[in-house]
This record gives sequence, C-alpha cells and structure tokens, in this order.
Amino acid sequence: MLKRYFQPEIETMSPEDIKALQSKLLVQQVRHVYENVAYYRAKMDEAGVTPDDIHGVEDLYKLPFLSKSDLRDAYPYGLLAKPLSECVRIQSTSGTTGRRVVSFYTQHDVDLWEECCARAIVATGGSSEDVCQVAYGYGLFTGGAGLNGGSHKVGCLTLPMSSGNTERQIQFMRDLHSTILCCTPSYAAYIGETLKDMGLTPDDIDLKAGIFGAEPWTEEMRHDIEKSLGIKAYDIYGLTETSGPGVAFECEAQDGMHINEDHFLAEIIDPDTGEVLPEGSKGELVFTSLDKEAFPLLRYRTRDICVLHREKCSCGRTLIKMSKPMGRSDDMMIIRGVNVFPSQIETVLLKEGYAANYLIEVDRVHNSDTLDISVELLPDQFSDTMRDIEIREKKLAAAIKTMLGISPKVHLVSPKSIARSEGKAVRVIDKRKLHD
Ligand code: DLL
Repeated sequence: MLKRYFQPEIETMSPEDIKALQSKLLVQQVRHVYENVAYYRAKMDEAGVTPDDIHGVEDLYKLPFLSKSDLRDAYPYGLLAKPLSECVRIQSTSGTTGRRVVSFYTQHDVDLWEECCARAIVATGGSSEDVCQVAYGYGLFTGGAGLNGGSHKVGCLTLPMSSGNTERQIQFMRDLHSTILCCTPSYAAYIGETLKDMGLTPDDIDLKAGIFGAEPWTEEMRHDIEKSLGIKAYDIYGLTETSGPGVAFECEAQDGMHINEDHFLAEIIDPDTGEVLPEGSKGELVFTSLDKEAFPLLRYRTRDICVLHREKCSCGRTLIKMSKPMGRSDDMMIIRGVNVFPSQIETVLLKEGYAANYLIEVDRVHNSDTLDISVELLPDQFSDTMRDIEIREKKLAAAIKTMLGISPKVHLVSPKSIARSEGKAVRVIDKRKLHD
C-alpha cells in the first residue's frame, strides 16, 4: 500500500504533543549551544539570559536573534558546536552576493536532514516504486545532496543528474522512466519548454510529480509547469543555514508547506522592530533548530517574508504550515518610494498570458528611479505587427501599474532572448546598487 507519511508518528502528532517535544528539545539545544558556541554564549551573556532561563517554547523570546551578519562575522568556524573531527560534511551557498554561508553536519545531522527530504518526497506520493530524477545542482549547494539523500531514504531509484544539459535530462527521463523530478522551478519551466522544442508532449514522459524550491515562484508559474510537464508541482523550502531543503514541504493540498516542527521551531517577527507577531501575520521567518549537533542556530533571521498557519490540513498532517515566501526582505526593492517584490510582477505577467521569462532592471536617472521590464513574447505573438506589440506593451504596463502603483517601461522581446536558468534564476538587476 502507498505510504501517506514517511514518519506518521511525527507528521500527525497532536499540536500539544509537538509543543511538548519542542520544549524538551529547545532546553537541550540551548544548553548545547551555550556550552559549545562561544560566539552565541557572548550574545546570551550580553542579553542577560542563561540556559536556566529557558524552560520551554514560551521562553524562546528571551533569546537573542542571530542574523546573516553574525554568520559572516563568525565565518567559518565561529558557530560550530562540535569538533571538526565529529563532522562529516560541509555544504555552502555559492556566495556570489558576498554572503557565503558554510554549514557543517555530523552524520546524525545528515540523517535528520535526509529524513526531512524523505518526508517531502512521500508527501508527493513518492515510494520505492518511483524513479526520482534529481536535477538540482550537486556539490556545495544543498539541493542536490538533500534530495539525493531523501530519495535514498524513501527507497526510490535515484537518478543523480545534477542540473544542466537539458536535452540529456529529457533523454534519461524517457529512457529510465523518471516519475519524480526535483529541481528549481525556473529549471522545471525550462525543461518543459525544451520538451516542447524537441517535439515531445507530456504524454512522452512518465513524470507524475515535481519537487521544486530554492527560489520564489508564483501559483501562476506552478500552473504553467504542471501543464508543460503533465505533473503535480510541489513546493519545498529550506536554506543552507538550517541544513538545506526539507525545512518545510508541500503535501497533496498544495496550499502551503508543512514545517518539520520536530526539528525547527518557527516564529514570525516584524522585520523592522523584531517584535514577535501572532500566527496569521505576514513577517520575517525566524528559525530555531531543535536537535542539530554541528551547526545549531537559535532564533536565526532568514529574511524570508511569509505567513504561518496552523489549521487542519486535508492530508492529515498536523505540522504548522508556512505560505510560499514572497521573497527575501532583501529582495524587496523600493522603487520611487514603493515596495516591490519581483513575485508581484511575475504574477501579472503570467496572468496576462506570458511565460516566466523576464528581466527586471532598476536604475536611477537624474535622481529618479526607473523600472524597465523585458518580457519574452511567446512564439505565436512574435508574428504580431509593431503596432500590435506596442499595444501589448501598454496593456502589460497598465496591468503592472495596477498591481504595484508605479508605472514600468515594458519591453516585449523576441522568444528565447532572455537567458534560461538551470539553478536559481536571476530576475533582477538593480543598477542603483552598482552606482552606490
Ligand atoms: O535554496 C535550499 C533549497 C534547495 C531549498 C533546494 C529548496 C530546494 P540557499 O541556497 O541557502 O538554500 O537559499 C535559501 O532560498 O532563504 C529563500 O530565500 C529561498 N528559498 C528556498 N526555498 C524556497 C521556496 C536553498 N520554496 C533561500 N520558495 C531561502 C521561495 C525559497 N524561496
């Protein structure tokens, strides 16, 4: 029989029992950090809090926050809570934006991380009958390693493709009958586009589900990917700091991701004041690891903006859900005084019938912000006359203005002229940052 849950005893635990488990683990985790991480001990000392002040989840607010700048200051070993001789793995972000994060794992940490990814795979209907094609990048990036490990734990036949070489991906997918695809949503969209370019349809492949994350993506994009690959597309969330993918995962309800609360305690705070907000409020997601050995993090500010909901889910899981992050607070652009997230623009583009192939360029000219959005025409729109294209550009600009409150300049460009992504897509170039 198909398993509905990878670890039912946790995934369907009553909220009261989860809270009790979290409280017990939190007390231990705080002590572990205080005794082994001088950097965080100094923060606690400064805040006047000791492990004896932490009796359970209700005392979490007493602990100081940890931020990206702390990670930078403590790079590379300052937050390590175990001797290197007990660590078996390092993963890292690419660090292209100057924010390299290095995370360490004991074997126990790797096992728990892979279990989290296994829960995500089973939640999409995955089992030992499946062939799981992992097209996240392998290497320092956590996507490949995490889903690879999760796939093994479920017992899927694992196809460690890594990203890139898209036609070969499709060839293997067909020859080896892959049923689950794991990659970034922008790469999934590209695979869908390539399938069509190869003269194939979803009927020519056996995929049934996709596990896509590592970057923000909209509901509209989900719909497009599902159509182009003939699958159900599920979201998965995580960050290098917390191990990698699998902190939260989507189930059959496809309306938010269940957080693996036995390993991660989530809070939402006001990003400006640090005040803890009630459930249902939009704010910055903060995570406390509960049972990590090598790289535990207490009250880590992710900068991701989302909402937490604890309600009965049709899948039977009791784990709290997070909404799709609409982007990092540092992805938010302030253009002519207005807050703009790239995901808002993507929503309009897809609703207006374009694909998610676009580039947003922001600049400042004569002290005034400019917003230029290049969007690819679809092949059937490309035959339009110049006049038709101008009308389209105006219509799209008006729809974006309605969403954002500011007017962009829209440039419709020829199909396939915007570079495709095999990993995380780069959709914004903010030239103002280059001038500063
Ligand atoms: O992206 C880990 C990951 C790999 C998650 C594969 C899911 C699948 P980092 O490179 O450290 O780790 O980037 C973490 O990516 O803080 C979010 O801003 C963003 N992110 C991750 N998952 C999602 C998602 C991996 N499902 C950063 N939706 C996070 C939106 C996401 N943003």
